[in-house]
Amino acid sequence: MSDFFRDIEPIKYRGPDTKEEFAFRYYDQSKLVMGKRLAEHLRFSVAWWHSFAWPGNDPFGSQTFERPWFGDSMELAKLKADVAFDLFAILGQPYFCFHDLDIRPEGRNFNESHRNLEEIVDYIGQKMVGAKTKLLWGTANLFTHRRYMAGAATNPDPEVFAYAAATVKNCIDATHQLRGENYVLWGGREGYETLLNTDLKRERDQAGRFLGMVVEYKHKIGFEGTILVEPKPQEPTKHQYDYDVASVYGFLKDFDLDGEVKLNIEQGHAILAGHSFEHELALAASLGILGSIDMNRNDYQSGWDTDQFPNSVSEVALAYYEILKAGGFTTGGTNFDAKLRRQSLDPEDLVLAHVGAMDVCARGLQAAAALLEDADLEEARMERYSGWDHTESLFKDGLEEYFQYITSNDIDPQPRSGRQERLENLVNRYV
Ligand code: XUL
Ligand code: CO
Repeated sequence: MSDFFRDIEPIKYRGPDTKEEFAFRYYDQSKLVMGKRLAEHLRFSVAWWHSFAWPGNDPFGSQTFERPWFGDSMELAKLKADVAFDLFAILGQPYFCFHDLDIRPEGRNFNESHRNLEEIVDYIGQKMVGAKTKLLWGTANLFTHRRYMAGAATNPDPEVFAYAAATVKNCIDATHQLRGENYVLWGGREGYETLLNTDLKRERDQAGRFLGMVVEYKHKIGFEGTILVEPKPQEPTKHQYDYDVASVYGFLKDFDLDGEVKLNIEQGHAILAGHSFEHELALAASLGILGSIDMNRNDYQSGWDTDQFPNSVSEVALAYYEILKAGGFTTGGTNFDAKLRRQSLDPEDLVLAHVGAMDVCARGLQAAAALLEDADLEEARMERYSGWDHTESLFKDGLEEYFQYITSNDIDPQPRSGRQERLENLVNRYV
């Protein structure tokens, strides 16, 4: 135990009417919804990078948080892990996710970084023995260090490609050792700043080869978790190759990796790509590549990736509706890829940001489950296509046959209402 969170007790479910600030109002872990406990549906996860490693800087200002574990030594990395596990205990033992750089100091060279990673992974592994907290996913930070400024897998320099490949090997090993349920690749700098210096085909081929090696290595070591790619359209590069669900699906098909790789879909990234979160989830589900989610929200005025904690029940409900409709998470879960605002300095802010977000998600999921169970929305959707159920005879062989059919029967189809507002009213009864 560290003393960072002072006397904050583990958060209990107290119901919606409680006056207590440090309480769950909706997240009743063991409540059964559609035959499964809420905890099993939601599979909450804390992001190590935002909650423990981010110093509160922005493009105009430097560090605002003063955390006792900030610094570059292994001792401080262990203190950071102690604090992380204290937060997990307070929140009711959620999963966690990490990049190598979040949990260990960068060494002076590859070997030292590797040794640091091994040491901290052993340390975290020991802490997991006594806790119920599990690892949702691990990943490699292939975007912060200047060596990656022109990309990792897509870098024009083959030695950077090699360095990234060796780093990913270490991070998959670390994830495997901690029994991670997934391994994520977010192509932080796999894109370009200008086409003037970019060979797009070559870079795409490099990315395909890289991902192929990841899949091959997973099988070689018997890692049973899911490999997930996380789409994002831009930021940090002007154009990122893994733009959105549709682009990543095309990429996986192209390199024969569909069936091996699924997606980690982030709310804010979906919005940046000009989609809604539920659009990205519905598309991934329909393509059989829905894996896991990064739950957060962006500020709708600012137009960049502000990574705030979610707070809109109706938005979250529509997202979980698509997830439940697809059968729910298997290895995936709800990772809060969300950070405090830089003025939220207190340990209490960190705890309550998560508590509020967990409540929002619990409300959203329960609304989605009720909507799905009551079935009116699905019935309305099915009814809209019902013409196709009874018209076997209408499946003609080609355009000429359709021509024959229309002309000889004097067909004049009549438009029907899409009933959008009625369906919106229906959804609003649940959220
Ligand atoms: C960046 C982002 C990452 C990934 C993991 O926008 O979402 O934190 O989730 O690398
Ligand atoms: Co993310």
